[in-house]
Amino acid sequence: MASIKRVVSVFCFLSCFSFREMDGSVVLKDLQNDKLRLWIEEVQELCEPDQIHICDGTEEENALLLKEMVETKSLIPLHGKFRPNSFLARSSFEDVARVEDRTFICSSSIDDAGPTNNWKDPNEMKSLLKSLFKGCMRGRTMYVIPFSMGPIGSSIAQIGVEITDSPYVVCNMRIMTRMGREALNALKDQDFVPCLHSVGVPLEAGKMDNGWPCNPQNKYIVHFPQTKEIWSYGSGYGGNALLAKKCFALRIASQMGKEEGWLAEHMLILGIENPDGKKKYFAAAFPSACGKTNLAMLQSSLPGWKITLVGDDIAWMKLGEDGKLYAINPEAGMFGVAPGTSFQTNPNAMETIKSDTIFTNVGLTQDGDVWWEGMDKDPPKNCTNWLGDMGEAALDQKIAHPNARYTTPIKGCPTVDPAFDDPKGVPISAILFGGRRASVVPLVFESKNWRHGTFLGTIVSSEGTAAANGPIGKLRHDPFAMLPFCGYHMGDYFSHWLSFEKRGDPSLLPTVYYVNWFLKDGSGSFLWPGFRENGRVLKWIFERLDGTASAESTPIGNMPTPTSLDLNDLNLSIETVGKLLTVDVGAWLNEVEELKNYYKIFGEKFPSEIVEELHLLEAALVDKNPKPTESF
Ligand code: OXD
Ligand code: MN
Repeated sequence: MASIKRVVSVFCFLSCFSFREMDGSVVLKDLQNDKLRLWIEEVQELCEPDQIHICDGTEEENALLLKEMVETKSLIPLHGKFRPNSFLARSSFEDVARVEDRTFICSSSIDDAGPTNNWKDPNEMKSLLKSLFKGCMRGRTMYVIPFSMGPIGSSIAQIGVEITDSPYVVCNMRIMTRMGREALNALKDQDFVPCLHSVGVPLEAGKMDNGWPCNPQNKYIVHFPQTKEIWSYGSGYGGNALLAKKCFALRIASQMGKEEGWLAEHMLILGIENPDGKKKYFAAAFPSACGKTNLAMLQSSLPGWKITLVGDDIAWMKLGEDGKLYAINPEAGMFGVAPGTSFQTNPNAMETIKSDTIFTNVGLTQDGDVWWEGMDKDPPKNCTNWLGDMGEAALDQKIAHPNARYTTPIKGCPTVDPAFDDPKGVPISAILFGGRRASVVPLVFESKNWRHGTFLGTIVSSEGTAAANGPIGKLRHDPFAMLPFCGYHMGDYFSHWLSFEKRGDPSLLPTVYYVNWFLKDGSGSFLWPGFRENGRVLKWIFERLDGTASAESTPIGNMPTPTSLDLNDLNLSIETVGKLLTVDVGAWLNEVEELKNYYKIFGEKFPSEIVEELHLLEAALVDKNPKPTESF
């Protein structure tokens, strides 16, 4: 088969919109969707690519793109003996993470974007973007990627189309979404979310990229929630460029969910089965890099308990006809943080990434395998770092960038849930919130009702990590773990959550829990013995839902009685268990003050129900420790 360029370059595109079949290859004969045809034409005119390729998602197409990227040195093939069908990409040091300060929500009014988003007037932003995108794909191929978020045909799924000038994005999108002809067939004449992406580096005739193309001075990740469009310029990395993920599945979808009565959440979805074969599904929201992926792929230490993976990052949830909340994972792959991933911390992830994986910004060993900090003890000799340096030149750099990633198909995970592809989704019994907190927040507690559960979502906060720009270690409020991902005013978002209480029978909604595995003792050591033991907390939640585990009521919620939590064989001292399951009233009163202060940013849109919940919490705490506090 000829190269992609030859196969795709000669579309009689502008003149007639019918695509020629070439070389007997699978090409899309006809685009029946008027909006798609017109949009492709518009983008072609604006961006002036050398050629256009409509992706069909086949193995053949993927293999050709990978081969071309290897030839142009933008991918390094890994040794087939260690990582078959796997590749390493190295980005620029100026393009290694999501860029929140360059991410914009351009709703018609600033009040719709709210205080947690960067707002710009949509018309002004459009004209700025149009000037940036003018001619930006010169010398490049423009790829058109039709994709489905969620199992094709699911009533919870949505279709999007990404146009990009990055073949790296195409190959990653093929892992992350259900992409290609099937998605295009499902689109028919329906609406879709147009996602336009360019690395922002036109190529002069005959020139090639020298390294990872990006335009660090001009990064714009822009969302138009009213018209449901995404424009992204200047970055080729992760959520800035794989527009199906954070941009569509969270920022735009959260707006869709508000308009249509469903939820688009930054949540993992897992199945949990007890030794009698009884199964439930939980969703869980933690801020970036707090161990969501590890929890989603947990191998429980408890005999007979099985955890299965539906999703590691995003959940779309809709009320079913039976009144329960059903969730799908809109994604088909995982874009996981590599450093810290090991056979100890996440054996199922290590199994999943044994093949068919694209690694970005990890180290390269001499025998053609990958390495990162936390994979095992010492780096192998002469390991090349993520920038391609070795020896002296690499002394002050980590081997892998702290936000280095693997892109891998979920179906490759040994514990993938049998319902992963079920268009109905899975019924969610519990929703967990949590963050990385060294103090204050105990191991686990249960909400009293949906409204209290919504309040718990608003109080999520965590210490900073490498997944996003910003100081590492500093406490950051991150309500529902959605702070960087909510496409509209967060006050309205809280009200949207509260509204579910009235949409049906609230007793059928999931119960909300709050967890914290990261408590530390005075000397800085973790109190909870390790990630693998988190299955014990999941077991307690499972049994609470079944009415077989006991709890005691505390000012913050219901907490396990020490005997209801399975701590067998852990050898935890009574003192440690006490610390894990204590409500530190003084610390919580300080937390209440902190929240009163934080909540002020939401202004008038902050729901009165949440203020009431805060007052109830404060009153219950004061009851235990009568010290006056400032009113909100
Ligand atoms: C992610 C994130 O990449 O949340 O999933 O930052
Ligand atoms: Mn995430």
